[in-house]
Amino acid sequence: MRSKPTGAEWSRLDPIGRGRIIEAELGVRPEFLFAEANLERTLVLVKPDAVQRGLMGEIVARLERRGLRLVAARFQRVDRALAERHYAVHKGKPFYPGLLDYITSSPVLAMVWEGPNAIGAVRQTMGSTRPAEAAPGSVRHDFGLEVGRNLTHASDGPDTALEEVNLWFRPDELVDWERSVDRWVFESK
Ligand code: RTP
Ligand code: MG
Repeated sequence: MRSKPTGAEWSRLDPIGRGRIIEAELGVRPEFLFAEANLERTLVLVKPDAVQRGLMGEIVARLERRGLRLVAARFQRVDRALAERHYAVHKGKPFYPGLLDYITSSPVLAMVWEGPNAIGAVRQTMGSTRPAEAAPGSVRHDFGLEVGRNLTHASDGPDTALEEVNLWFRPDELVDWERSVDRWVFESK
């Protein structure tokens, strides 16, 4: 029986791969470990406007309060090459040049957060892409007005989450840890 993968290995595995390891390790099918099988990691960026406006702490606090667990964080400049890779899917769209200028204009706080269904949960905390359409109580509603100054980025699905975590962080930067409160937030603990 193989040992549980480290944080870096774990993040590289798709959910089915994780499920197989759970099955091999514990002898139970992953669907019987619902929350554990749905443990996801997602990339979050506090974008330049939010950094300039002093909202890093507010955004981190909201994710912490939600119960999500921090896996990695780095405050950094974004060069053109990284911006182009991160936003490759938007190349050719009218807003693409402005988007590259925006994301490279000032440092960002790049983070990985983890938890059951974290990808959808984080996008819900951030709110709709257009702040004017974002739900009251979401970050983009509470602090934003315009789509080109919408404060945060969050991965939009399992494939992009995996790609983006690997684009922004080296495997040894991903911290695999447990909190004593986990069993009060994650049902499977
Ligand atoms: P993000 O990738 O930043 O988390 O945002 P998202 O999924 O909610 O939105 P997406 O469609 O991926 O767009 C990426 C970012 O491009 C800017 N944008 N501008 N002017 C426009 O019509 C427009 N559309 C998108 C936003 O900064 C958006 O977050
Ligand atoms: Mg997106």
